[in-house]
Amino acid sequence: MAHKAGKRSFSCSSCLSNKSLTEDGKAGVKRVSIEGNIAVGKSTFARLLKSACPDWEVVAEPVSKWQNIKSGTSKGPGASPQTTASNLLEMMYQDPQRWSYTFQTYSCMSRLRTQLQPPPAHLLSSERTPVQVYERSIYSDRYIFALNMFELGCINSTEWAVYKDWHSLLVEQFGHQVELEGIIYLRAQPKKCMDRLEHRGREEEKGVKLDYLEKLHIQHERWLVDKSTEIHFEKLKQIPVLQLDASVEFQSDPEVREQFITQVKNFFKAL
Ligand code: DCM
Ligand code: MG
Repeated sequence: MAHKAGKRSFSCSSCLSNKSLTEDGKAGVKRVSIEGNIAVGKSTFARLLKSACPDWEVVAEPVSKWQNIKSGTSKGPGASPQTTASNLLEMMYQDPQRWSYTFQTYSCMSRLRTQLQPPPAHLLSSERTPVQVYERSIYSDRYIFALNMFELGCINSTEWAVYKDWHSLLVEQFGHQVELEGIIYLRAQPKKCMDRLEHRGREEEKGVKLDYLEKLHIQHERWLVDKSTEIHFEKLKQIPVLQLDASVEFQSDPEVREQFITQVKNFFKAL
């Protein structure tokens, strides 16, 4: 596509490389996920990226769906349709033994559905490579949370076998549509995440203990730093990981914010 140099008015031209074409001539979408412990600052970081690079699409984690599961309760012909809502996130934290498997099924499935939505038209018509930033991925669902719940005994071995079976099938069938080019790992000590978790005060998470965040931290380290987690998908084994020290107050410190954005842009350019 021809264009006159200097005529474009992208607000963030330096963060986007020229559009790369796939073999069939279509614009390739570059996707990365932001990974990290609970309350480390993923949503804050995603908002920061979005304001630095408005062209990019940020796909948020569908937490509100997990907090509000609608079910029909009408019985028999002619009954008036009624719905009740349940909070699966709360149920999982209150009775993990009973609800972890159900929660992990739904969180992964709803995330996949959200991420499968086509990117907005403006992203595809841009002359730059379209970029999507996912808040977590179907991989952290499995290799962080579901695995952790299995190791804690909240998902039993039968449930774990069933989980792995359908998860692998979903990745085989749909994985290419949500395939990641890279991962941004926001890393902070569990105590820091605990402070932020208490500060944000999400009602369902009131009972979360430091010990739980420490376990999740170890899972992240195994997967993204030590690379000792057993991974079942070839491309995921090779994926580049950008590690950022999220223990600093990146939201309020403009200098750190700038550094982070620069690192992310450079990471993207190299993908
Ligand atoms: N969560 C979970 N299992 C998943 C994904 C998320 O238990 N597979 C939980 C952890 C948090 C909430 O959902 O309580 C997401 O919040 P955050 O994005 O801050 O981690
Ligand atoms: Mg969040």
